[in-house]
Parts: sequence; C-alpha cells; structure tokens
Amino acid sequence: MSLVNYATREITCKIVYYGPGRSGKTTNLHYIYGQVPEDRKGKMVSLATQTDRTLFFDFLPLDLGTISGFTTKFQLYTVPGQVYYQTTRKLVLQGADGVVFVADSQARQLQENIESLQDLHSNLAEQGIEARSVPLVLQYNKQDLPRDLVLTPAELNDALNFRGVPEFGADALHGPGVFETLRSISELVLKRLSAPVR
Ligand SMILES: Nc1nc2c(ncn2[C@@H]2O[C@H](COP(=O)(O)OP(=O)(O)O)[C@@H](O)[C@H]2O)c(=O)[nH]1
Ligand SMILES: [Mg+2]
Repeated sequence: MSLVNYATREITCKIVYYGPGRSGKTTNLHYIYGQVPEDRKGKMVSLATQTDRTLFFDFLPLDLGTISGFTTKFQLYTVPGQVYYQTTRKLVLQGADGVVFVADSQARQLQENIESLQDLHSNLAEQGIEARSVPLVLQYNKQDLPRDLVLTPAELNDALNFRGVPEFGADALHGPGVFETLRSISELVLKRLSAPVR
C-alpha cells in the first residue's frame, strides 16, 4: 500500500521483484544501487540465512524525485524464489504497489518461470488482491547468454505474458533493460496512484 504523508509531503511506494530462484532479482537491485547517486538512495539491506548464501530478501530505498510537490520514494524488495521460502515470499509481497517479475530466459528454466508466475498469482489471491489490478511488468533476464541456451523475448512472451503487460529483455549483470524495467513499473504505479479511487 503506498503511503502518502501530507506532513512531510512524501509518497512511498513498494515495488517487489518476484521470480524463481536465481533469475537475477538481487542482481537487478545491485545494478540499480551501483548507478544511483548517493543522495538518492538509502542503505541496501540484504538478509541472508545463517546456513547458506540464499537471501531472505533485499531492500533498497530510492528517491525518484518530486511529483506535484511530493517527494516520491520507492522501496525495492526482492523475494527468495526457492519453493521452501513460501512464507517469506508472502510476507514480502504484502502491500506491494507494483511487481516486477524477473524471468530467467534460459530455456531449461521455463517451467520454473511458469510455476513462479502461478505462485505470484495465488499469493496475491490469498491476500484478497485481484492479480490483474496490480501493476506488473515482466523482465526476461539473462538475454546475454548464448543464443542456444535462451528463449527470445517473443518466445517468452508467448509463454508468460498472458496479461499483455510491458516486457523487457535484460542483462542485469551488465545493465541493459534494468532501468527500463524500473522506469516502466514506477510509471504504472504512479499512474495508478493518481487515478480516481475505484
Ligand atoms: N549471464 C547472466 N547472469 C546473470 C544475470 N543476472 C543474474 N545472473 C547470475 O545469476 C545468478 C543468480 O542471480 P541472483 O541475482 O542472485 O538471483 P536471485 O535469486 O533472483 O536474486 C548469479 O550468479 C548472477 O550473477 C544476467 O542477466 N546474465
Ligand atoms: Mg536474491
């Protein structure tokens, strides 16, 4: 749920990067963190479990400028994709204003992408949210890998993008597509904020 604070004239929106394990969600946040000037970002927090390097979630606060006199702050979160982190995933998803679904473009990961997208929809439904009403963009990450290993954005669209939402090919390790994705979801979220209450 976006927070509007009239006293401090701040709007805070929550964006969740969702997707299967190792699709590149944390890598997106690292890249963004590395590019945003100091005065526009807070501390990036990564919570890891004690036993392995798997992250519980990452958190990155961003200041995206001023709209109608309000400072807009975005909080980016990632969820852990592994099946056994279902509870954490649900918690992190709560109150999301927008979702970036980071798919792993590798052909052998297609089933994982499909299952994770279904998992997203059922977790939203469980929270009483009509999935179609939540701003969503798809990112087809790892497009830098050799052609014989990855599906093309067109192929991934056929398999995953049944809502016809904005989609971006990306290479989160090196940057292409990362800010295009962030800009698109930010615009969708802000557009929804300024739309009349339904
Ligand atoms: N080649 C390539 N590797 C990537 C890309 N994005 C992430 N990776 C690698 O994929 C692995 C998992 O990335 P990570 O961001 O931890 O995945 P997460 O589980 O979704 O947070 C790491 O080894 C990353 O370096 C990409 O665009 N291209
Ligand atoms: Mg991660």
